[in-house]
Amino acid sequence: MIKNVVILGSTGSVGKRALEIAESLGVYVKGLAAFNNISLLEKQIRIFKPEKVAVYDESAAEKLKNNISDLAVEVLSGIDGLCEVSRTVEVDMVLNAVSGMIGLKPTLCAIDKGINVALANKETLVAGGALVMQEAKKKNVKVLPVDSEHSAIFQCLQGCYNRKNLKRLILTASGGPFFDRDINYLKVVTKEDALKHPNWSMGAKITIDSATMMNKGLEIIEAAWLFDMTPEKIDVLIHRESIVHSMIEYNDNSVIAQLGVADMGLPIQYAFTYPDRCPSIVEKLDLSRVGTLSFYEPDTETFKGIDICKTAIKIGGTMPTIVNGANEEAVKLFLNDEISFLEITNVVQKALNCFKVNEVNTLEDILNADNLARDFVRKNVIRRGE
Ligand code: MN3
Repeated sequence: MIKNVVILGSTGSVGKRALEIAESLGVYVKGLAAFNNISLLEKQIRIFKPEKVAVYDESAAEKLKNNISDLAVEVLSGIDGLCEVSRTVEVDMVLNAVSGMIGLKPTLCAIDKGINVALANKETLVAGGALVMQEAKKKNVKVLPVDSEHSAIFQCLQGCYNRKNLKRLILTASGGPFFDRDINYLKVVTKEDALKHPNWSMGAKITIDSATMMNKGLEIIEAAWLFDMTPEKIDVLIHRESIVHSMIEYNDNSVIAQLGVADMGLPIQYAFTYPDRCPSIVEKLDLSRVGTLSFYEPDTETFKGIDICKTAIKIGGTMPTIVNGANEEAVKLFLNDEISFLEITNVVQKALNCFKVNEVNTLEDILNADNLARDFVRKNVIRRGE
């Protein structure tokens, strides 16, 4: 088990759960970082007493500095602050649970210092997978998945004696709030409808992604990098109950699944204790109470996110970065009531069709492609009332 940890994104849903898990296991929290929620961050600082903290928003960082001037903790700001916290010396693991592309640079900083990373930030792998996995290999650093599906696959793979026998990965998806809905319904859904997730309580960005199924698409790309699988060997199955968190299938058609209650505490704890396990504050799974587990093929015609992402990872190079950046920008516009729900995947599809692909060799290649994709969305999106 790790002895200490840095948690980036500590005021988000995964970050908060990670602090509870750390506390229950007696793992010391050496560093924290948040986007701008300094009132919650201050409470966390007073409880966990980290050495360093970072706030992405510069003016919020200044305010926090004033509010905690009675403490010895160092307060940093901006993306450089997040990087500085992830480079904290003698830390066993950086848990990256920030939302969006801003997670990429801090991940690379931790890897560069030879620190193992646990990733709940899928954009890190979607946009920067080529670079992240290559650097991790170079530095002999572990990249542990905290996304529940990827943790499930990772757990299933612990019994995989020979990777040649692995036939495919099966990612489960809850189907989100619009499961079984048709295109006519989706034309008129509101932001409030899209933010109601049936099983998981998460941040706004990932909840919208789960309504468009872009979340599952991004997870296919994430799985391709983490487990070195081609997208043809990664399938999606709708599973409304969110009890089976994902599965693997061998060449003899044997299927291994990982089950548990829908609680991010489990993947977080496994990343902390890997390869060992220990008793947990996570609730025990009572299958007789669950009763029925159901599975369906996803409706990829209505929800385009899965196919868009499969195409992007097949094309490779900067294309996954472009799709990720375009989606992040489109979700932002949707959350601002500027575009309709269906316009999110429409404009991401447009970006996929229009962009020329480049190679990814450096962080700059990734950040460039990301910026171009965001510009493209702002210029080419069909706004409400247009
Ligand atoms: Mn997930």
